[in-house]
Amino acid sequence: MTTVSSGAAVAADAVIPAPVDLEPGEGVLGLAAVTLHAPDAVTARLAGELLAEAGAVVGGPAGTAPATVTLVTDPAAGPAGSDNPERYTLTVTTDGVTVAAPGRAGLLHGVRTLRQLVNARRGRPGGAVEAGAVVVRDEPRYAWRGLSLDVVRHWFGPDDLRAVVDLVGSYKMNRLHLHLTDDQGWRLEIPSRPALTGKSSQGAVDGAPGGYLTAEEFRALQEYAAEREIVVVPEIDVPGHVNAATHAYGELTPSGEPTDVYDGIEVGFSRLHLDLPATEPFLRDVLTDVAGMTLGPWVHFGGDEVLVMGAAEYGGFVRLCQDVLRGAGKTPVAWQEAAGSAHGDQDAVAALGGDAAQEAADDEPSVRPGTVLQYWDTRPDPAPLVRAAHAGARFVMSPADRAYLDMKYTPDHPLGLEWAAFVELRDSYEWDPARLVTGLPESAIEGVSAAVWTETLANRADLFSMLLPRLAAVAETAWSRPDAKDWESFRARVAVEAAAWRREGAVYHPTPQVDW
Ligand code: TNX
Repeated sequence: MTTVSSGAAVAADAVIPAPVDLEPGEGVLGLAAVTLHAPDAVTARLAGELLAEAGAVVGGPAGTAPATVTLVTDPAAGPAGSDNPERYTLTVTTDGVTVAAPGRAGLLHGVRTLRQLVNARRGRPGGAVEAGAVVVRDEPRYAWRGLSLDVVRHWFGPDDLRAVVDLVGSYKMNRLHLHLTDDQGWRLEIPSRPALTGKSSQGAVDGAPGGYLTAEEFRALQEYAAEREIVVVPEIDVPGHVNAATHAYGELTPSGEPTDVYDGIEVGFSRLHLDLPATEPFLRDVLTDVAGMTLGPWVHFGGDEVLVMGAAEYGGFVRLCQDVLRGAGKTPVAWQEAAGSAHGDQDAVAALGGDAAQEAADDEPSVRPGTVLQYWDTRPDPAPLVRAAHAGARFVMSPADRAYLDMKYTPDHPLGLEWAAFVELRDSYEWDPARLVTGLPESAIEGVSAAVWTETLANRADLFSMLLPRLAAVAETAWSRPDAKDWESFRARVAVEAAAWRREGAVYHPTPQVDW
């Protein structure tokens, strides 16, 4: 364990993700009791909750002179010259704390930083609830810093999802992408298509229990996240990964017969059929309902791993989904295949034969300007992705060999898959999103998302043991500039942070790469 002796070292070693600028000052401020001032009641409540997690309690304990924590809206806050909407300045002196930011996102980020500084001191032998004097000026590198979570292969309900929102927020991440539909189940009530959850929500992998979010639960979850400045991005995965849909609605299959329930973990076998009369009305109903239920600007329509469909038909689905979502006022998001990385190859086009091949070759590009593509598969030719970027697509980077937190840490790890790589903590830390795809302009990169698929993760403890500590590594890769990142510093900060996980009862994997 790294021993931190001075106030300055504690401060510098505590914050994840590493801030842009941190200047230690002189002296220490006791924070066991605080008086909180904030621009509005919601911000005050959330800041009070975050501080309480570090032992800094608004009002109490009795007999302790409270320190003043003031949150102020201030456009001049943050690193010099910054116009980043999430920027903040945190100032701790022996007289009190000020968090300044142009909006609630920055104010909460500043309080999250303060929470870590207090936690770090508290974790020392004889540590008290206090913070060393410091000025932190900070802003994120990328606008999209997220976690993609599969709630289909195993079901995670509202309680678990709120815990995940809190976890994501504590590392200043701001997107929670929920993979809500797949072969094994349908996890979101769709008012116009009630059989989706009525018939296809009950199961999960290997006979595990299913479940789904009602429209009301989905709204409440989004509101819970939105208060914390986290946007929920729902994913309806089409035109593959659709066995739950074809089980509920037989009209979506060529025979008209519903497919059987599926509780295995194979991928790529199920599909919609663009030429069936029921298909387009189904997609319009579902995507329009989901767009209407979504508070944030984005809806993800999947598009991954459709291994049993030709390029022309696939491109038709990609265009249709984008048009429906655009028409409903949302920005479409899709997996990278939508750029044609798996379907634009000449072999696939030739295999279609005749008119279909010509149609595919003549096709306008499938991806519209502004559509967000999520990069995950590092194996295919990157040329279609670079072309999509030049045509106006945006990119969220989730490289499976770095950011897939369902990958085993090591070959003998009891949970997880291993098709992409073994992903130890250091692997999830040491990569640069801007240097992943040769030729992709950095200006096309919207951000970074960790992803966790749940084929082997049956409950919250399983899930958190895969997220922690690696989610903190991906969060730092999304927030901090390359010159602010350092593996030795990070592994020391993770060890400090783990005291908070232990106190809060969060399960984590004690990788030997950290001196816990
Ligand atoms: C690939 S990544 C998938 C998922 C699996 C995951 C397991 C992606 C877009 N699709 O269907 O759950 O691998 O790691």
